[in-house]
Amino acid sequence: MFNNLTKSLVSAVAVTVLGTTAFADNWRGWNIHADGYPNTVAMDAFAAALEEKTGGEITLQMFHGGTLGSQPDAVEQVRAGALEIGNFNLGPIGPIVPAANVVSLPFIFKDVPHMFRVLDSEGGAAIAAGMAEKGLVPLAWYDAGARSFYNGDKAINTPEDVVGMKVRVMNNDLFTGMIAELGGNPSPMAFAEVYQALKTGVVDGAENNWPSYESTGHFEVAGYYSLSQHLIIPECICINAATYEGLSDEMKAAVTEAAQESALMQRDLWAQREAASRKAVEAAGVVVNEVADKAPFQAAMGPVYEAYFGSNPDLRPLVELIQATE
Ligand code: GTR
Repeated sequence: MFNNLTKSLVSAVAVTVLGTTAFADNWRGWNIHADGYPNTVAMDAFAAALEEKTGGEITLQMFHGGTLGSQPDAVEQVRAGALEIGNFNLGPIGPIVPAANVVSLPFIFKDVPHMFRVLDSEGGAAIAAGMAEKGLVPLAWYDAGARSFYNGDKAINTPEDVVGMKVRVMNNDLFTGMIAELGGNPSPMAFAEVYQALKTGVVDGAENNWPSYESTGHFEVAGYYSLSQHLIIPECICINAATYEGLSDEMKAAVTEAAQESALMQRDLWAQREAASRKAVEAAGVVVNEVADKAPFQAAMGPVYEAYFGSNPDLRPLVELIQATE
């Protein structure tokens, strides 16, 4: 905060004395993923495009690999303006922004194209507005595929297979509810801790998309991947709302354009990495289990939806809008 305050005082002085912004605005950005991951590559491209499109007035230093803290902490840092930019999954944002939590309802989207159609419609606008109200402006949406279960000792084909299993989830009541409704024991935990937890048996399983399952090495310690595809959650390039609102219209357009271009790149890289990750873990001996019937998993989610409506009765139309979107 002190740094930010100093920085804004300094630029204010620069503006008053010189009548122009003499100093570049140096932003800092958070990303959880490793080098070479689609998001990491695309966030670096965003940083480069930002500098180019703003004529060097804005620079962005990216901190990858979660070095600046866990995702829930980083969300708070961007909200508070201690960091300007974050590449966030909407899962950990949901507990702060009820409208954005709609994307974390299990089986809410039919597939990834359906998710993007919703995000590009009034549903997406409602989610973005809810986020902006809480200090996070989404500039563009990234693909994070579908999340499926993985664990060490058996394939999962029915909810009964989850009974008694300790399953790591991201911090969000919808995810703890989801595991509990399947009869498992949910264990919310930071992403960085999951490998050890799986390895030492602190948890029996976890759930994630192909690229995260592979890039984290989780497949080494949880060799059954069952394609339940129970969550399809988008990710964002998010900016601190006050930082964004403080920009001129021209700068806002440049920042948004850089983010949108980065998202197109990310979605392309994502498709390639999903296939490559699947190939890599299969080659390493992972058992990939096609879940023949997802309906029983879906049917068990009624109470999760009811709990969501219970705390957010006004968001029922948003859910219905998504369900009615082709
Ligand atoms: C990944 C996602 C991360 C993080 C992680 C997790 O798929 O890209 O932002 O949310 O899952 O499970 O914590």
